[in-house]
Amino acid sequence: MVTFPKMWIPVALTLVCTHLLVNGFEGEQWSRVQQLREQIEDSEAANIVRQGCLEPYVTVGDQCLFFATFAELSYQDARQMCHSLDGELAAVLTATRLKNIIDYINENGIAGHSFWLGGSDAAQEGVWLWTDGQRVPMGAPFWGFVKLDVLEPDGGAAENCLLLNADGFHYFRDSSCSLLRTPLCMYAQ
Ligand SMILES: [Ca+2]
Repeated sequence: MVTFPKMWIPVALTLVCTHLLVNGFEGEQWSRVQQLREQIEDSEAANIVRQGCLEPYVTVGDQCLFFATFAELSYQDARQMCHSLDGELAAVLTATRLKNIIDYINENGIAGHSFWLGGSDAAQEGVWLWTDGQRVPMGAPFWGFVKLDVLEPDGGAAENCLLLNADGFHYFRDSSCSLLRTPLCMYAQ
């Protein structure tokens, strides 16, 4: 079997994508692009497991995260900070990930911070999306309680950014995007 050095995969993918953009998409070529994408993602995932996370990111469950406890920024500025660290504000797609994050926060003495996640309903009120366009899960066990039997979000158009709020045991809360809070970045390379 011919081995294909991993370092050439992004180059190959770029060439394939460029070719497709110039010549139009065809089913067979598109499925090959998808295969290459999966190959890249699998390779990256395997490397992360073997080598751990690049500093300043730490391993939390199956993610490489950076709790930027030195910073208090607006949502947009927090995003920019994560971008500058080859990351993005974190997405929390599963209850297991949320549990792992809350455990980490409590075990590392940083529970006094409220953390920005990369979720927003600014584009369409009530439709919460991660930065990559995936839907943010709604309801329990992700969102905190406003009061007994009433779950967040409750802020309407005034609160369009997703916060792990210190006062709410770090469950999801919709908040004003201009609040100065702590970025929670995920490595995104
Ligand atoms: Ca809103």
